[in-house]
Amino acid sequence: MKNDAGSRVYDVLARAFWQESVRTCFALLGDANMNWAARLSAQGCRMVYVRHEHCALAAAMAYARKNRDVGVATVTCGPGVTQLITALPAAVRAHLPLVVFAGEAPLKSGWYNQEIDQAPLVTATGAAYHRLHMPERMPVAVRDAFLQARRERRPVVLGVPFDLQNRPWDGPADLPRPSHELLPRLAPMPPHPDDVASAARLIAGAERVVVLAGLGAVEAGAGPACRVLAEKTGGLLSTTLPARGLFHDDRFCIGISGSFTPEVGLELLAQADLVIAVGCSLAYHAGGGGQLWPKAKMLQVDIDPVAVSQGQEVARHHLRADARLGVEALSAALPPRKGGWRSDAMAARIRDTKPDSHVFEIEPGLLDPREVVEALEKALPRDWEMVNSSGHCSWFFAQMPSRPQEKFLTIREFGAIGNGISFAMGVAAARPDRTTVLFDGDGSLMMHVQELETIRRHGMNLLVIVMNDGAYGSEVHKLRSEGLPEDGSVFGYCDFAGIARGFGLAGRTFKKLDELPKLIAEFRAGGGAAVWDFHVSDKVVSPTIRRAHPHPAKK
Ligand SMILES: Cc1ncc(C[n+]2csc(CCOP(=O)(O)OP(=O)(O)O)c2C)c(N)n1
Ligand SMILES: [Mg+2]
Repeated sequence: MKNDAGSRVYDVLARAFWQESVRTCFALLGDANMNWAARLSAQGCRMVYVRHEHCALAAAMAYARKNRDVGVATVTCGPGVTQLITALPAAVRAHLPLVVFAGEAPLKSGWYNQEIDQAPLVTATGAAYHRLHMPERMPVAVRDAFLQARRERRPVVLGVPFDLQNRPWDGPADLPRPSHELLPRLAPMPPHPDDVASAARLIAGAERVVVLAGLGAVEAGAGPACRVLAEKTGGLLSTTLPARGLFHDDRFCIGISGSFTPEVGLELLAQADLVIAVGCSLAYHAGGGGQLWPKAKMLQVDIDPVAVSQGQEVARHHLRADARLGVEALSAALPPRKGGWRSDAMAARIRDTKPDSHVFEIEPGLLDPREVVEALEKALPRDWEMVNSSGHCSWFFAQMPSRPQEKFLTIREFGAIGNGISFAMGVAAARPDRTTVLFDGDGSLMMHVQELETIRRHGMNLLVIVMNDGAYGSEVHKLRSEGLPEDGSVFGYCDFAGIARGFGLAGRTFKKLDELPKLIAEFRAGGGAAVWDFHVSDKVVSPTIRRAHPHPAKK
């Protein structure tokens, strides 16, 4: 049966996306996607029109993470696609399911200004690329892209030549069944009893256990089971950075494990004799490059356990299972025991030790970034969505242990700065009824500061907190430690409050912290978007940089 009289290929493509339950799409238009985008919008999809394609994809990444669903973005052909090349590898490495509707140059032209071979660009990042050159098959190819993105948890880019999009639709009227009707419904994987028995023996022989949870534990709902296991072993709890907050209210949680470990965590991890890593990919940074727990054996509980990760031998003991089922089975297999590591004194030390107690001389009129974070941690409402960004300042912003995991998002893969504002937009789009607060560095924010306009135009409730050290802090501290000139890393304190006002947002500069609670209460009452610029000293060096790049005098 044929119908859709008068409809074009882009109409059917838009319907195919709508049928895939796409209700938000991050977009930047050009010749090769505007017809499709207009039709998708007409179906009822919310379009978030950003000002740089990188930001469309990065926002879709955060949206996908937050909603545990496929994120969707669209860009035009050629320069629209080349702008994605920094975000795509990050999305691949963060295992984020995304579908990108990209135009392709028209097939009919012998020459086209924006033509470039898009497939190798995209596949070099690890994302999938499909050329959609057969109109009748396009709806199935769209459905399959969603299946692939979900199954492989990576971005899938669809390149559709825009002359083909403009053709009259000549295919069947009915769309194929959408991906969510076809996905296998798989129950969580239980562990094998032999693996449980040997893992339980390993645990029974350990004195100082740390249960370390990653995003896999979050996704599997393994948080409560990890708490039970830690209690049963008399052990401590920790999380990776992205899983921060999974144990925020547990007095035996020593905070983040990895580059962002607070002082007390460093001390206690160094004494651990067994780390049980639950739902962690055991990335290089999570174990501080192998330095954090030198005495500990490692037991990994994961659906896909590994021996070597990111160039390091990480775990010799493995339990293949869904994180929750695996941890529950371990707790059930362990005999009751006394002792372990826990005590009231230990809980008090965890509670009372500052993340970093190093003393720095700070210039008058500038703030200590650690005090800024302490004040924010106290004053920010518990129900705000938090987004961490990149740079040296991210060490300080990571130190907010009282915040629950479901209100926290950070994506650090591929290590690019400049993503924070897009991630915050993605979270704001995923949680429009909430306030989102972004913690960013001045250099990172400046890289995509144009998105302040998007935030205003879309009426997002979003507070941008800038830790402004007038510099690329990561670079300045490394250059200083090498005894090199600071050129190219120190820029001075630019006026973010003025920049924000120029984009139609509220802006404020902070050189003191005493009014913070009052101003937060006012912002909460008024909503909207603002940039708050905290002028901090570049004399305060994070513990991670101090360890990796000691000052020449201390080398
Ligand atoms: C796209 C990209 N360009 C350059 C870098 C190198 N880099 C890492 S951190 C950083 C400085 C970030 O400055 P800012 O956002 O102000 O944070 P700070 O380090 O000052 O706290 C730079 C340039 C990078 N990681 N990504
Ligand atoms: Mg900076």
